[in-house]
Amino acid sequence: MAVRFLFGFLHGADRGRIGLDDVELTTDASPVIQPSLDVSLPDGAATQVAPDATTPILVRVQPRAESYVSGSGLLHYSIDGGAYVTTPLTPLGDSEYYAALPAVPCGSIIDYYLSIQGSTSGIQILPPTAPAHTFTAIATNVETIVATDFGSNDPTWTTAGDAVNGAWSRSEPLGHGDAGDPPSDFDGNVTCWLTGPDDGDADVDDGVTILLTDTYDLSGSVDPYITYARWFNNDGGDSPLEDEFLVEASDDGGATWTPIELLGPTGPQVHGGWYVARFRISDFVTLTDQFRVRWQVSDYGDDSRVEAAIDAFEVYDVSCGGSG
Ligand SMILES: [Ca+2]
Ligand SMILES: [Ca+2]
Ligand SMILES: [Ca+2]
Ligand SMILES: [Ca+2]
Repeated sequence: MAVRFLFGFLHGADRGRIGLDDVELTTDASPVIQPSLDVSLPDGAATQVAPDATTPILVRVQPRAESYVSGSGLLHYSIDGGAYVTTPLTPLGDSEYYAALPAVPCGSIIDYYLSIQGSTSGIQILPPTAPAHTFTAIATNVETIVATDFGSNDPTWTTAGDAVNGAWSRSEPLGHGDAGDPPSDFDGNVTCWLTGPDDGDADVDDGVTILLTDTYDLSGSVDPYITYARWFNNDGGDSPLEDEFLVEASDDGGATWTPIELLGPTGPQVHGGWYVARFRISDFVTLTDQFRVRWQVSDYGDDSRVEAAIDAFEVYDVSCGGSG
């Protein structure tokens, strides 16, 4: 953009003067800062790979204010702390590229990152602080002990507690997400466990509601983990941020319980949103044939809006079998 002021005989004024003071030219629009290349991993960064097999890594490189320098993309990897090796990204079309992590024995650890050259900004690194901080994958066998999305393979879990409203229920979330409740389940099959699935004022009131799993046999497991997606919101109502969400494990079928995690009464994950929790079971309880988990959500004291949900529950064992 340019502005010019023209004076003088040719412009209709042979004499006179003009004063300008405090001149400002502005635009209401924010400056648009184009990112350069947009590099991402559509399938995520692998953290666990199968032993003795290559692992594909899918990379998306979307041109923004610049273009991708053809052939410049590299996957860098280091096995068990060794020197980095590079392998080129192979174009798949549609801005997607492919490279493979190498086959490594069970128990090996692969650190890896990507480098891509943009036509004007030079080399970009993903993750940006690599090689100081890289993606890391471990080669292990993973055996699923139980996994459920709470759809067709619904386990026979039980509920308990004395809450007047908002008891745990396996259902589609029906509240539209406008009252601290999840608008939808986590893993996309519609159903999950949640406190009071109905629309409107359907949160936990005056007591605790408890969701208990079946009993699982971990006596033959090597290094089992538990993972689940959870939702917790206690920041609404007349007395926000005063109630808790407690998760516990048992190795004796529920006779005694050990805390795994406690959410609330304050903290970053008490305002709703799905978060995935993952724990190494042997960090908390002995591996027996009577493993069990329970989730307790309560509204004690003054009335608070308390909502919780659980989805994508899985217990799996990590091992190297006979080869590790
Ligand atoms: Ca689900
Ligand atoms: Ca509810
Ligand atoms: Ca309440
Ligand atoms: Ca309360």
